Amino acid sequence: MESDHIYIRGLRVMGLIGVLPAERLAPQPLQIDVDLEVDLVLPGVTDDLNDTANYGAIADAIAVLVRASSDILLERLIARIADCVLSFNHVLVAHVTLTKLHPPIDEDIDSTAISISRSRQATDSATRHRAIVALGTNMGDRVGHLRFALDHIPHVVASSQVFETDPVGGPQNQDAYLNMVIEIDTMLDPYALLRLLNNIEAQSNRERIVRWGPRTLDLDILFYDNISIDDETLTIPHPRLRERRFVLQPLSEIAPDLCPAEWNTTVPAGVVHARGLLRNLISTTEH
Ligand code: A4P
Ligand code: MG
Repeated sequence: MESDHIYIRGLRVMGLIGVLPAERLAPQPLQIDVDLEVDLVLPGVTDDLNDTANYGAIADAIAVLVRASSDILLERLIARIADCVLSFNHVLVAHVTLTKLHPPIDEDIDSTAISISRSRQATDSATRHRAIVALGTNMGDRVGHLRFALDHIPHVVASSQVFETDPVGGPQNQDAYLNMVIEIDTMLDPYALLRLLNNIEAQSNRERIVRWGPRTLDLDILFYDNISIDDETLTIPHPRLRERRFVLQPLSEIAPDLCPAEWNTTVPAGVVHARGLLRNLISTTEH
């Protein structure tokens, strides 16, 4: 699994540290270098500082901590720096190096340094989640909208064929849909994933005028691990998926275990044609 990084390099702060009597009398120059592992996919789409680790705030917090320190050992101070860094939202792993720029050693020496790596507990947001997302489009360049979504949804691990389907519900005379279902491997929590998907819809000029009306791109979370959510912004599993062939048909290709028993005989047929894998569709012209 590849990881994304934010670096804070060469942060220089005076701090009281050391075992020797002279080191207890006055602060000495220290340098802190930090390599943060952060998932940068969401801010890469939303352009929102709330979706990433704020390196300015983190650098300020480290500087305040080091200036106020009176630790004996670099080991103690660096552990406290790592704890401080990991307390910031979105930081998954912190690699920290702490350097004494003028160590009191009677030899020709540039500096001394120690380095540690610390991560959040495996039980929290650092763990990966399996989410199943349904894609639908019946306006404009439908294949283009699907391609745009697949280019912007991170870590797609499985995808169904693309199906052309008759519209279900909503206004009369809507054009046919293209539908597909994908599985993703994500570190985003369900609400962050919904914000990412809503943002991708917005970038495809999605407008909400009438319920179940035509749309350039609809991205619905069908499942997220095996959790259930039902509140004003999010319902998981998606409440209507069990009635809809345009969801169940593609879902059955990548996750048959998640389809209700006998769905193929109980759910109304509608018109559902397989249009093949998206990569095959890309070369065809859409009208
Ligand atoms: N929301 C709640 N739960 C979820 C979830 N699990 N995933 C909220 C995504 N969003 C969820 O969604 C309205 C609000 O639902 C969001 O703001 C979010 O906070 P929306 O995308 O604005 O509206 P929507 O998709 O029209 O609503 P809905 O009720 O999810 O529609 P459906 O049931 O998905 O139906 N016919 C064919 N052939 N193919 C289609 O793809 N799609 C629909 C939409 C109707 N007919 C169709 C198709
Ligand atoms: Mg939707």
